[in-house]
Amino acid sequence: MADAAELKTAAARAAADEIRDGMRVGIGTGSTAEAFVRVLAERVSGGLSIVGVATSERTEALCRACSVPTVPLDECPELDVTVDGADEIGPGLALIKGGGGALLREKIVASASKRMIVIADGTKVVEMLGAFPLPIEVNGFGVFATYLQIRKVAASLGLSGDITVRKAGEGPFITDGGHLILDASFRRIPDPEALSRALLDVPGVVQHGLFIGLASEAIVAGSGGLSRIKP
Ligand code: ABF
Repeated sequence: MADAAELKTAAARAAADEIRDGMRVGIGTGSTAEAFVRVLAERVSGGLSIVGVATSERTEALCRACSVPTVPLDECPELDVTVDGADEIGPGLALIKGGGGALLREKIVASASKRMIVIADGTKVVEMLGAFPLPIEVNGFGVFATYLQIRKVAASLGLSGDITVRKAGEGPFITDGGHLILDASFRRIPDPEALSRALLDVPGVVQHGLFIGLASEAIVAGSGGLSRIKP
């Protein structure tokens, strides 16, 4: 039976098959997206010509190390496709992302793309979002006030659970944009759209990890092979 790394690479290969010469490609963050970078690197060294835009400093560094060409999004603000991983894939291809801490750039890049292909192993597909704690990127100013407001809007939607500041070593995790991340363990998110709107109404919230209406397709690798899920 294939191990997790092999499944991620299988999904990454299938996504790389969609990449044609001359395409402008958003490149995600996380271990599955890293598998995609490695497959892309093989194809670039074989002559495929693309322009990549990385969704994090970490992905940018890997692309550089693998000789996958990248430019900043502002040099190439409209993309043909973005390929990225996810923490959960729910009904209608609503996603939770941000476990890797790159959700803001991931969302900006995905929304600048004509298509977003999600690549994952089968463990990421769920019937309802929320078992994975929802990452919420917040401004460092007034983080406790923001936390209290998030609790309040969540309660108004019947959601509760621990909300914790993500740590990195001794201090807080700091995103590429210089913000903090709160991880909200709501356990079940029956109405992702309503939660998305409510969170974005909190001024200290920069962005959250619910990706709704962005994914065009998910390529999911399981022990039985690849499956493609459309919204
Ligand atoms: C990124 O990487 C994130 O949005 C998501 O949090 C994570 C998935 O990581 P992995 O592919 O390592 O499971 O796409």
